[in-house]
Amino acid sequence: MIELLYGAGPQERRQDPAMRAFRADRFGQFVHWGLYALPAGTWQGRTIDFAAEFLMHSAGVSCEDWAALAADFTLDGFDPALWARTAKRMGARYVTVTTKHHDGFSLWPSAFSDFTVAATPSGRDVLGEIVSAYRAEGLAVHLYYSVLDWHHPDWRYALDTDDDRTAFDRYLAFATNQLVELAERYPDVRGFWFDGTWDESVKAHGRWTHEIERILKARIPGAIVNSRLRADDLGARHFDSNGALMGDYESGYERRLPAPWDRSVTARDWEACATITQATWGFHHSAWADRGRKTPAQIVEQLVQTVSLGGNLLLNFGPRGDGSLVPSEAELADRVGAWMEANGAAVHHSGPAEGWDYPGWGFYTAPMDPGAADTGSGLVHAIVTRIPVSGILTIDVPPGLEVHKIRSLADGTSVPFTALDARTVQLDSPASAGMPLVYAIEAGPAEE
Ligand code: FHN
Repeated sequence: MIELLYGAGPQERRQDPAMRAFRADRFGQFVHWGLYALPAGTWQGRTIDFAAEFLMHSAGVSCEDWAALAADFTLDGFDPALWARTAKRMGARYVTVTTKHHDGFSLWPSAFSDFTVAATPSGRDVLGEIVSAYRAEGLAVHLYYSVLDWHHPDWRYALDTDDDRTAFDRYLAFATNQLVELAERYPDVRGFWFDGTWDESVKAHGRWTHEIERILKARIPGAIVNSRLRADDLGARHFDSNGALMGDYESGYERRLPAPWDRSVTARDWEACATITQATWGFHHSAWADRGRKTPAQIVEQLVQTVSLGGNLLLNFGPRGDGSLVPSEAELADRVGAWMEANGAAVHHSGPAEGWDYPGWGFYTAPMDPGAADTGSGLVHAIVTRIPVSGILTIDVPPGLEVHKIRSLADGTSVPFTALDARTVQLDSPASAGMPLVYAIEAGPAEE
């Protein structure tokens, strides 16, 4: 056991109301919005097929030229109430919104920077409007904050000299000021989502990552913080040098999920984030970005795979430069929402179905005991995402249980099935309806 001053805290899962709510929500909306949405992947006629929010870096744009974009941040299509209604209709229960991405532009009028919405034509507190709109719809809000900052003169990737160390200390004081400012301006947010913490400079400051987590939790009791923030004394990230999780939940899964059969992840809280596009978080106008846009069925499949393994899914939206939603993303939200309206009981307040092994044709989830992280009851949801070509769906029932009844979750109709033996049930697999189909399985102790 390595002695650590800034390693993980207590390893029991948090059971306070905020954390229980976060865990039960299961589905969140991620929003990446900032100046990068204006050029949307093209700089001076050159389109770069890479994440739009990286354009400043990938096109080698100077801080000065990039800052000039603020003059065009006119909010002509910005309707945060519509964003919030769209997220709610989709079935998201919380939003995580970028307050400052790697380009350093603050979406709130920060007293600690000149590079903020205060320097845009409207001068409006865009972040405040977003927070209020989502709260009004009953969604919880988490604030994304990039520690990496291409704009700030004191940012350093590595600390090679004394000057670097002095500058970076100033940078961390600035970041602390901004984060405390966020907590004080928007005290009803539920958590902070850190990013841009992978450079050597941050990894050498495990103490700062430890302290800022405590500072934020002192300002907002119950605040939830992701594991990306944290480094320990030795620079280990997410998990400390003894292998213990830092932060309240693991946030390392990005554009990927644990394997469907990997039950090891159910031992902790975790959240995966996903793009609708293949690889850009901010709005990118090119065909490259549109290629591989996920369908509603693919999104639902990712969502139920996540829930079946005890995680949350944060699905990203990248509004356009004027603040309007990308029409195909709004439409996708509605289609996922229509599915969630009928089948959301298999997602919200749900988690892994103990004892029900990954079946290959889809996923099992089970209603979560609201007071606990684990699950377990007589009800299991079978979500069919891959219809077997055999036309037969085989359900392997855990030892000691038997299936009493199967019904369609969406319309309640009873589904006939055949018990082949004590632990195997078969039914005719559904015809594809384009979207995953959910069976509610009522099971109970097998009679001797
Ligand atoms: O570089 C960023 C990226 O732009 C985006 O914000 C994602 C979201 O998880 N995080 C970083 C890459 O890990």
